[in-house]
Amino acid sequence: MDVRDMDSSSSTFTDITSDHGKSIIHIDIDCFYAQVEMLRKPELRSEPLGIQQKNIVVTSNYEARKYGIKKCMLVTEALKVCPNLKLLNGEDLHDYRAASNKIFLLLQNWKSPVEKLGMDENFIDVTNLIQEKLKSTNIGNLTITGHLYSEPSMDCPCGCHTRLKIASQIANEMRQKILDDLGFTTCAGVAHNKLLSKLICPLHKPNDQTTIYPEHGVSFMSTLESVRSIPSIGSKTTETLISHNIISVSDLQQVSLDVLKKHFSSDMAVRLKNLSLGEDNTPVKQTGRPQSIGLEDSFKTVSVKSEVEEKFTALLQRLLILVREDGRIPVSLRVTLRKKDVKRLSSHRESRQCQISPSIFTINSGTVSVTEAGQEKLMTIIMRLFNKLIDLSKPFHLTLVGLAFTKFQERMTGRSSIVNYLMNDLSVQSVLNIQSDCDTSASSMDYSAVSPSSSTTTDLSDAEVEPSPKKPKKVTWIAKRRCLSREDVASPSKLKVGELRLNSKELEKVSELRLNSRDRSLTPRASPAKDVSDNSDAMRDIAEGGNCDECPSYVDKEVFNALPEEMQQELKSMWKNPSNSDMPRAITRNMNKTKPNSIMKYFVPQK
Ligand code: DCP
Ligand code: MG
Ligand code: MG
Repeated sequence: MDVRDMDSSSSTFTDITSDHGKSIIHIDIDCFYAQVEMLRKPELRSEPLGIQQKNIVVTSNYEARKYGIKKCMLVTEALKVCPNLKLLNGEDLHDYRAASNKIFLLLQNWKSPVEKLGMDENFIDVTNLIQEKLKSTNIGNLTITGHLYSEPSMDCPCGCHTRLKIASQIANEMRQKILDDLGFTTCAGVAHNKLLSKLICPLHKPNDQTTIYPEHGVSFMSTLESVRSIPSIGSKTTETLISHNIISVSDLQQVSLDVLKKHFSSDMAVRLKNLSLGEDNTPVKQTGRPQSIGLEDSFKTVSVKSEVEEKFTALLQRLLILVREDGRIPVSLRVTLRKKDVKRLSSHRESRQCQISPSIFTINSGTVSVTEAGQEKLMTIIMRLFNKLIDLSKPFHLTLVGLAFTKFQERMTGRSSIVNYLMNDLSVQSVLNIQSDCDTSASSMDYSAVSPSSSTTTDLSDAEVEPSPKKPKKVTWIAKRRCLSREDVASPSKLKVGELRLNSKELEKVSELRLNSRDRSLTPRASPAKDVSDNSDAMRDIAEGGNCDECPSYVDKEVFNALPEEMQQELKSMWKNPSNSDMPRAITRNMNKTKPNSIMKYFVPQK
């Protein structure tokens, strides 16, 4: 049957409001760190390869797994089971992180929400994409691509089987593209929720994919031997469950909600119960930029200040590479230490942070960098914070040092910046979302994940030592702070583009952008210096232009498509009927009187 032939009464095939309405893909890279190394050195492919961090083999290639090498095995043990195991040091995460970001970026091509989880996993919600595909798909011929967990006894009336079949094909396309473009083999899980898609994903490892229909969720979950296999159940919850003899997922399925409520809050009890039954309604949240970028280094003990300084210097060097990749200017720095309590034989973390001046950083051709003098300044601040955390008159023993930039000055090229809508060459930056990867690795260097037990103090005195970030400067070319669209700009605070802190270099850049964007978007033939209020020529250009149906030829289609729907409509109607347009008037008129949603607001210089 062709879905286009169906009338509205048979629209059950597209009932995405049902409990099975969503279609989620989970993709996990096979032996991720090992594949990064094998891509670098293809001759490693045929050898058993282990990736070592400190004295642990954090992962290995599938060749090594044949010998019984398991994740997180001690190196000594691994060499016992596989004496010819080739070991590579995997403590520098830079290349793994870069590969991880490339995969994440590639997945943006499907124009669906992508949520990055750790280094090598992504959830993609393809519900809407499938709705689009259904318009031109002959659903009679659809089959599952890859494995199906269990054959259905009947078709589900909501149409979820059809949708998941299409999702399995999309998952296959994604995996093929990751392989073709980046060289990684992957596994995928396809289901109507995140929980099942993640749990079903490794069923046919490596390099394969599995789909599960909703009606098999309960039976699949009952095969999981430990409640700990459920992703959102942590060690504390597992302990509590085990202490009440609830060990397997099947135990959790069978225990009554009332019993669970005795040991957990009511919400938690319901959530646990639902999870055990394979039910999960958490949405796939598009991954954004990390709130902080940090690195940590752990070691046995360091008890000498000069050694601590060396550790921080090394960390800072590597952290600055991450900052350059991220592209934002940090304005706050946090130092973390883990002190060994010799008496209690335990460790705990403490942090201290302070504001730093954005002038420490410079932007050259769009790249954030720090001069040597800037690095010295940062080291002075770091050691000052260190001195506040440690009483140097007494012996100290540290087992970890960490550095993190915790706040950033948003640049004009951020996701919610109007610049993205106007500039051809910058639009790509709107999808450059680099996530703070909280790797599961317990050792070595990584994006910082602050331990829940750690304490952070904001150091105000240091904020005074270093000049605090400059007072907001108005960026004059955006006359009004206006809402772009509910989706593009999530919170009103993000709209305050004009209030962003900018140093003088950035302001220069912004005014360049202003001129360029004005040139390209509104006054293609006008001189850059010409005031937009005197742009009757420009208006004529728009009115006359157009070798395509709706956009004039000089309009960058990508930029146009990125505009909120209402602005697109406004522009289209203006192009169609320029004489009715209020645009020229809007430009010369007082800003407050213009039509509230007029895109022209963005182009009018501030009085
Ligand atoms: N990792 C780590 N410490 C761990 C577990 C994993 O440093 N305790 C790192 C190494 C892995 C990467 O994270 O390559 C991804 O973790 P996965 O659990 O997905 O493992 P792999 O991708 O290595 O193998 P698989 O093929 O089983 O997915
Ligand atoms: Mg993996
Ligand atoms: Mg993984």
